[in-house]
Amino acid sequence: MTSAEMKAAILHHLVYTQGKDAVTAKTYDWRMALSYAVRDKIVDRWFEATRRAYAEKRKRVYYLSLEFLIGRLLKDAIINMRLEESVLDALKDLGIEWEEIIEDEPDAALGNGGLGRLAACFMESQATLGLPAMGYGIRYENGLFRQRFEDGRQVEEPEDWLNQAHAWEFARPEVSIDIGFGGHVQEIGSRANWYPSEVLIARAHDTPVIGWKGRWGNTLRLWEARPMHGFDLARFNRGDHTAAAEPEAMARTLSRVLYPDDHTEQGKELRLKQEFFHTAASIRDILRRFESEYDDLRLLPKKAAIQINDTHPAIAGPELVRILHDERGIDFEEAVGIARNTISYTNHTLLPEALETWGEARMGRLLPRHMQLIDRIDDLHRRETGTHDLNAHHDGKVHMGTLGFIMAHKVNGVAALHTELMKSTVFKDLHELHPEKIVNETNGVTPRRWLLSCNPRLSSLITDSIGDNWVDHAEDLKKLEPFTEDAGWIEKFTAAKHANKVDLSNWIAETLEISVDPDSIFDIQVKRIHEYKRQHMNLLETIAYWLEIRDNPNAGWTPRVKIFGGKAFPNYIYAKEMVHLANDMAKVMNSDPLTSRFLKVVFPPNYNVSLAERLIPAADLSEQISTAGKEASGTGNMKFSLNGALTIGTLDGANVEIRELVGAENFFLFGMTAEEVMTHRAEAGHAARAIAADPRLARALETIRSGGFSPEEPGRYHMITDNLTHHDYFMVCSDFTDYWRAQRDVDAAFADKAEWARVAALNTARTGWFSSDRTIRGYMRDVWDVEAAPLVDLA
Ligand code: DL6
Repeated sequence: MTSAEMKAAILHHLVYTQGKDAVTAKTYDWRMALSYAVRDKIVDRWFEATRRAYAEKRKRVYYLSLEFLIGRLLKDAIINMRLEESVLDALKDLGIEWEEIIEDEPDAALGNGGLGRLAACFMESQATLGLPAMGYGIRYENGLFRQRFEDGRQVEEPEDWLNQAHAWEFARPEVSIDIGFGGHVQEIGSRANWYPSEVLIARAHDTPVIGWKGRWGNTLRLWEARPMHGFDLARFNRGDHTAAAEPEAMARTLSRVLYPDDHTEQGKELRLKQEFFHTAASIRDILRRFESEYDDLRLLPKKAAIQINDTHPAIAGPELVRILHDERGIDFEEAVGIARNTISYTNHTLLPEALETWGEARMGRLLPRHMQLIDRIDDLHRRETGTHDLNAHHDGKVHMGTLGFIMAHKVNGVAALHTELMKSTVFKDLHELHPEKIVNETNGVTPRRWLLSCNPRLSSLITDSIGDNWVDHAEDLKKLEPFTEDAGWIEKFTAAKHANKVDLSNWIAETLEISVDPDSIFDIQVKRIHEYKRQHMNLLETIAYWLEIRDNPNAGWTPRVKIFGGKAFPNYIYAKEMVHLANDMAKVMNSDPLTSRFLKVVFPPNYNVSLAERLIPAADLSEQISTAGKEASGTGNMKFSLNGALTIGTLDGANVEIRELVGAENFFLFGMTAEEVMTHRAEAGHAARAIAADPRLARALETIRSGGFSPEEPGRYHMITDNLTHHDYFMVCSDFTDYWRAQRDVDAAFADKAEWARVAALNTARTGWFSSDRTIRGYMRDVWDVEAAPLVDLA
């Protein structure tokens, strides 16, 4: 597309779609007009791909996920369609600032963290590889909350990303599916009729997902909840205006927020309803498409692969069996076989509290037929395996991890260590019965967004050095290795990183009014706030460092900027206290005349995909410091390495594989292994002993305890200090001393600028393996048994 054509397309949409002229148009209007112009180009490729998938009778992959953390879409689309030049020229001609347009787009906050972002990376990689696939999620009106700080405390606000028109989606009112809840079941022999007492409508909204060079396009289909009977005019006319609008309000509740607080009974109910709503609508849609092409349901596993992203859609097994058996008349055991061969399940956590369970009473009330089928599935599994105590339904609950396992032909972990731990801990018994089921598919990230788009300086250097094949063959980054021995090239690499740090420093100054020195170590920990991720260990180390600088301000300290980002779950009080502490520390430390030259603490609010894209390219040090055995994989760790940051980390999740790839000598390792953690945890008094043995740790804890960061309320952080002193399940104290040692190794290493840069560049060169293209190829081979379509370049 030429620049003139692009300009004409933008102006066309400005007038005829947006209804504005160039004189009255605001940034929003220009952004929408540009989005529509780009979208037009995508639609052609998207249709072509869809038509080919049908014409070639290809097997499709269906990715069911409650989260798709897609972030902004415009820049991604422009880059994947190779339209940067024409767009930049056209905008310039129109006198419109590119940055302003890009920044105007709201982040689609349809996810919480790594799990949701992984789903988004997978969608992009599937499209890049030419794999016919469809993502199914919920179109949350408010998504995950927006985080703001008030006196350092996290305050949650509704995310209103849909307040404006959403340029990328197509509403599909014709795809409206009835979803039932509750009611009663009438059994007829082995089969049954289910008569729900409540019915909602799932309405589809489609967003095209375009792959690299626009060679293939897939669909992300998000469900919106609507009432069966909308507005009650009779009630309205009787003057009962609120009640008249009630059905609509109730239905909307279902697709309003991601992860409603499930500490109340109503919250639990809403969550289970969301999960069933999402899964049932998706399964219906999959079967509708399948039945439009084939008339033998026994072919389903050959033509469709359904991936359950964590346990949230694990009701897919019973729901598919229900339709096959009750509605289509297939024998129960055969229906279970078909469902199993179609479904596979990804486990994303070993944390017991994150493995979902649903009380049998609730499940029985909301999904009475499913409850019966779960018992029959258990019964069949017992007969098949000769066991009697490995049920999904036991102790008054339905265990969704077990159900997911039993109803899948493959169950995968998301990093090598995590997969091994699945086999030896949570799924030990099931693994012994089904040793072929568990496979490993280490996570990945799309290099299009997480290098090419977010780090243009480094990407240009890479492309100038080895060509651009790396963009969809990230293993090519290996070719950079010889360059890392070339001092001239390392200077260019350093210049790119430095410029990224300057950009970030300017942004921090403008938005947070904190001045940071770009020559400091940019030390970044961004992720959900959780005790197992141990942001508080990082905070303790920060305090200990600060105290040492104060003791001896002229000792030649290595300047650091400690950057934190992440949201705490609204009802996770401990995590919220960690956020508050970080902000209180920032207030004290950033204004300390003795130390602020050497140490700054920065915590930008509302960490999201766009903020990640800003922070990661500017990082020197990536903090991956979870208690070993707790982080299933991590994907932030991969993004940092790919962008030339060094990692300080434990042997946890994908850190293990990062360290193997970049070389042990290029990784700041510390802390206990997963096995050591388990042994050490069993030793009573481990925390007190660790504190007694490390005066720095004791002093840091005492500084918090005595109100060093909250003089107006000295006891403010007693929850954290008491827990760390007496309990410390996540072994913060026991790992602290080694963490401090590793941090001082970082200081020493950073002093040799050229060597640091060489190792940073090696990180980029050696982590192409973490491309999500590699991960998707792994699923295609080991889990989905599917082939991609041969790709054709854009004309
Ligand atoms: O697999 C994606 C992502 C991993 O990288 C993280 O390590 C893992 O914590 C996350 N899992 C979840 C599920 N619940 N919890 N906790 O978000 O998945």
